[in-house]
Amino acid sequence: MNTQHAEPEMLDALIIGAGFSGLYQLYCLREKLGLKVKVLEAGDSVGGTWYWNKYPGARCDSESHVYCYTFSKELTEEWNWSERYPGPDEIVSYLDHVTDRFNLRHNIEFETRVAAARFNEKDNHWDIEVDSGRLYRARYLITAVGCLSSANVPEIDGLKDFEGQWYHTGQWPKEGVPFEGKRVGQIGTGSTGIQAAPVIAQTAQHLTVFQRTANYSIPARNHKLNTEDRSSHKLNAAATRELTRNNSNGHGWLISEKQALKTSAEERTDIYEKAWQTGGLKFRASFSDLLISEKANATAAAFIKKKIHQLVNDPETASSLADIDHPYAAKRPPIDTHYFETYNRDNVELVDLRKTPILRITKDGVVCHKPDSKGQRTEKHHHLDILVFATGYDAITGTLLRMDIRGRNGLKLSDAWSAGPRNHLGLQVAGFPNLFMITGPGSPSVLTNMPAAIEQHVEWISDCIAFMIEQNHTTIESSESSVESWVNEGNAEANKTLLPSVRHSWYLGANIPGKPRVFMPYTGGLDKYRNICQKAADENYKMFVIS
Ligand code: N01
Repeated sequence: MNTQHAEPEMLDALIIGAGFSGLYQLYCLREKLGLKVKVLEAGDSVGGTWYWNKYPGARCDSESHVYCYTFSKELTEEWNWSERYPGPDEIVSYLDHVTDRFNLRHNIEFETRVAAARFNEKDNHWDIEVDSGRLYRARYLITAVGCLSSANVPEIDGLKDFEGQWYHTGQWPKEGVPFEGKRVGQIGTGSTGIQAAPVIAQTAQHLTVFQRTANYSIPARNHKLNTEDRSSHKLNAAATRELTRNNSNGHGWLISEKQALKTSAEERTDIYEKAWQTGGLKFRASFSDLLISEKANATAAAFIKKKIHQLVNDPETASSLADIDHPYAAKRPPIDTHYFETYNRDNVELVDLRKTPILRITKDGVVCHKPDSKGQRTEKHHHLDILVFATGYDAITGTLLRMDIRGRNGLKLSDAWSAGPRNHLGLQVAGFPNLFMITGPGSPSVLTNMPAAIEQHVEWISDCIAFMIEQNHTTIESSESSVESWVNEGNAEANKTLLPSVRHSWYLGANIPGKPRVFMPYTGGLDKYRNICQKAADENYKMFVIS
């Protein structure tokens, strides 16, 4: 850390990231607690995830009337969403509006990336350095960096030789990418790839989708909202708020209490069909046992696989798309707009990497291994002008660990987490006083509608800091024993579900070579988690070490 630089800027709290979490945290600490706060943001505008993810077809899978803040009735009343699911431009406009409406912009420094943060044990503050070398000093450090902000570009032999253009969906150029007349290759068929392929196919001369793991997807059934839809959402806003704050998933619906295995096959199909027609993530709420019983899950899986075969004309392509190796929704379940139908277009080809793995990238395409009819090894060259990596993220911990964060005794966060992330309540790491993480590992985060989880975290952190100030305390941190019990609780909750069973899941860090395989999100549900956190606050944070 560059201590030669000019005097640090003195703050009460420093927040990293100007997405949903950073903006609300700034608002709470400044407006409710009157603190001197600054947000540092790497991008040149607010928006977080949605600032970077402007790839073709990008759209949130939470419905717009719940993918928003609920803390201000006036804000809810005045903002008008245009579609059932908001796209990145509309979400960034919304966050821009929030920034201006609550006069937050002057507390944000854009194009400023945090490089390092050190806890100073003598004076109990954090010293923070950004990439320009500028220094800040703050009592509290809060990470609001999002869960999916470190792009994962896999190391495929030959990428550096590729003479076309290549892009990662999570770092999409603001000006867009023209596909007209181009042969495009897309690697990855997660939520992002499933959204991108149908849109790329509309203008590209040819699209080759390289699929390693086949995936379920449910139609999103996006549509424009009319005045009546919007009035109804506004009329019901208070009830929706109660619902999103007090259920397991933070969405505007409850998980059915019906069990798939206690429902007749005929009624079950009827329920799945209705959910398929309605569209969206609510499909996974059709029955209560889908994520805890393999047998129950298999009924949903079979329904979706049958739909894939009905939607895709070519039987071989349909078989590859429906050859799914994991339970439905045990990996993050995508929703789509005409994804499977896209393979009926003449200009779209699916390459099943389990049958024909990628060997290397060349200057003008991708070479796959293609066994011939005698099982001999041959090669197939897919000629490409543009390569799109829809290959996901070093999720949840990636961005936290890319910053050089050091706590007591110079302990590096990367060392504290060398065997996987460990913290208490997903909020605080032992040995890192006054550092709070919003939607970090160990919290419900990506298993919920994110703004609901974010509001809960921000409000808890704000109350905790208010308590610290009122009681004249200086530091708060997790104890090793509370971390240990939270890690055990997280594992116990995860093991009640089918989620940890999936080989490739980014929930487990399994998509990043060398990343410790630990199930990261808290699966006990946002409602249960909220109560646990509230109890900790009601007990005056006695599980924490306070000085
Ligand atoms: O990333 P992913 P994503 N060779 O990691 C493949 C959120 N999100 O960006 O499954 C070949 O899910 C990989 O294959 P496999 C949402 O939470 C939300 O799609 O590892 N293929 C997989 O197919 C989501 O879950 C929204 O075998 C390779 C794909 O790349 C999260 O973001 C929209 C490969 C990566 O899928 C991440 O989704 C979009 C390689 N070397 C995203 N490496 C909405 O709100 C990776 N893959 C709607």
